[in-house]
Amino acid sequence: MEEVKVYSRASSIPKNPYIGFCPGCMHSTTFKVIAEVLDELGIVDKTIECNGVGCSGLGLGYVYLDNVFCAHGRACAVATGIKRTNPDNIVFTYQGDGDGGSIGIAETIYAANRGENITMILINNGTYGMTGGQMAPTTLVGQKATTAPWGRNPEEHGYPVHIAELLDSLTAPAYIARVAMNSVQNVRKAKACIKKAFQYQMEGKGFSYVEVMSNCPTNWGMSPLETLEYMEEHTLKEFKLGEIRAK
Ligand SMILES: Cc1ncc(C[n+]2csc(CCOP(=O)(O)OP(=O)(O)O)c2C)c(N)n1
Ligand code: SF4
Repeated sequence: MEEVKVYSRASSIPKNPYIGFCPGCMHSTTFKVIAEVLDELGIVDKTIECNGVGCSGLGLGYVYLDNVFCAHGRACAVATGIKRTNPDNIVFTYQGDGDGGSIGIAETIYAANRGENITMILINNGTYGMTGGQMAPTTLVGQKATTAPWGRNPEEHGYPVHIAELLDSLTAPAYIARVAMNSVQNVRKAKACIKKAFQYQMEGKGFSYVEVMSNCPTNWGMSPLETLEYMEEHTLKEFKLGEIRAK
């Protein structure tokens, strides 16, 4: 009988990653999906990852790729330089919402506005995970954070920032999608969009962006399963999923 390969670990994920995310954190699922996509597209050896600072940066020890650990918020600027000088490489950023949507929002918007031929993966977990759960640009109204112990109050803190829609106001970006890691079905859809984003870059179409709705059991103060329910009941009502632009 013909042997069929059903499942194996992606080639860029080591057997014993030297860094671990908290149990139930969907950063790890997102990295797993990215690693699978790079294998399927056959581009592992020419891909360069520009990591943001934060738990997103922990990916350095979780997926073994050529990479640069960028100063907080500056990954899109670093990726711009790398891609322009190495156009044959595939360059992507992996950033948190604090990194790419707050301190680095200028770098994000202007890389997108220039239509740089890079891929940006932004993890929207509604919090500054690594530094202890401060309010992020994406924290929901009423959602608690260490810097908003009574919950986000629009009068004081403004409203959640929809980064994908902000980028959709620009002319240049080629691909913009928002996906989620809260169910098997959504993880499959997320993988398809992440693959498409890399394909856009391979075809030279310009800036591709995937916002990944994720969780943070540690700072949300919930079990991993409770975070997935919270996402379904609250987060995904504010941040709508789907392909927003596919030129
Ligand atoms: C210029 C600068 N400011 C602040 C920090 C501190 N800092 C490190 S990680 C982090 C939060 C990261 O949050 P986010 O980007 O949402 O990623 P997550 O940890 O949730 O994945 C901050 C503020 C820093 N390293 N550099
Ligand atoms: S602190 Fe939050 S975002 Fe960071 S690894 Fe733990 S669960 Fe994930």
